Amino acid sequence: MQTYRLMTLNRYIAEEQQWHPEATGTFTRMMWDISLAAKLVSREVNKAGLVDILGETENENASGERIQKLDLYAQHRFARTLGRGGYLCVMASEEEADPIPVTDGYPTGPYVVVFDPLDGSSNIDVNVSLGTIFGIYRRVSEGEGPGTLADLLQPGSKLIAAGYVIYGSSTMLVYTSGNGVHGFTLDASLGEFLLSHPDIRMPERGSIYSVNEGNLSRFDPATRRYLAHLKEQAPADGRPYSLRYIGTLVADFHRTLLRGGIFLYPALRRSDGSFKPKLRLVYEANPIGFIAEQAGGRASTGRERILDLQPGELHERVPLIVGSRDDVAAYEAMVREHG
Ligand code: P6P
Repeated sequence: MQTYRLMTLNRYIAEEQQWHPEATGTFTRMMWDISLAAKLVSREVNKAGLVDILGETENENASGERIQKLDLYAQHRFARTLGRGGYLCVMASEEEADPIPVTDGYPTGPYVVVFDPLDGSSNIDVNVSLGTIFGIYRRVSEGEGPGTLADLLQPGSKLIAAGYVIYGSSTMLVYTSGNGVHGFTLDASLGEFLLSHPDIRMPERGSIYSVNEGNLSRFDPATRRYLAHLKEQAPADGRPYSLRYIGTLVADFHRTLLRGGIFLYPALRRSDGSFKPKLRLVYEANPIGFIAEQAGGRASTGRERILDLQPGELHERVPLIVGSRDDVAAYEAMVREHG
């Protein structure tokens, strides 16, 4: 029987550092701090029903959505921990309209972090899985002072690391630094993330699709054709697929990463006939897309590779089609033919 060597996240990251002779330990410390913030958020998420940390504040985020108290806690925890680490020059969050500078009085560093501190917050008070998403870049702006918007608006192809935390039946941190995707499960009694899913590979094709079918009438024709195709009785071709939709990107993606299949959030038709996407490029689609590709999957708008997109503004939105290589390719073929 194969026995896994007990490997903590901190030890795993420290051991990965040895393969980067130029590493100074700064990246390692940053990942340690991200995992610390994740543990603190996990503790609050897991007791959210017990203390007055549910409900909405009077504030709104950059997208005009009401901020939940737990959102605010997660935002504060990640921004405060990362802002003082001495490894960042600038960061950006879904919860803040503008770039977030390093905390006053603390040193800057060579890295840039973009994050969604609490994804799926509309699910907070119904005890459904939530998540945190993060992406890490090297700075591109000159000098060693505060970072700039240009540091934050890099294409996803420039990401050097990305990950997510899923606060579900267990809390997991899944990340890649460009050498495959690795999953760590929190053992709260130890306070440690332990390696539970080394080198995650996404199946080349799945049998599950994940989309908000309630939006069917607002999808473009190619998307509607593709979904109809998945639902046809064609057992020899592995169809119909099953539908699974949680409504938290991190949770729907985590299942897709492990089981394969396809997650779709296409742009939705508006009353004036124009189409508007929902998910954000910088701190949702790009980190998720990097992880998907590192696990052998794909991430697309339906027409373009997500990681090739040049962000124009911090909170811009994109259609996100992500999952198994063959499933995303089949969707793209449908768009080419009927889009
Ligand atoms: P809908 C959560 O609010 C979120 O931003 C993503 O986590 C999730 O994939 C999506 O929105 C769900 O949106 O319109 O299906 O509720």
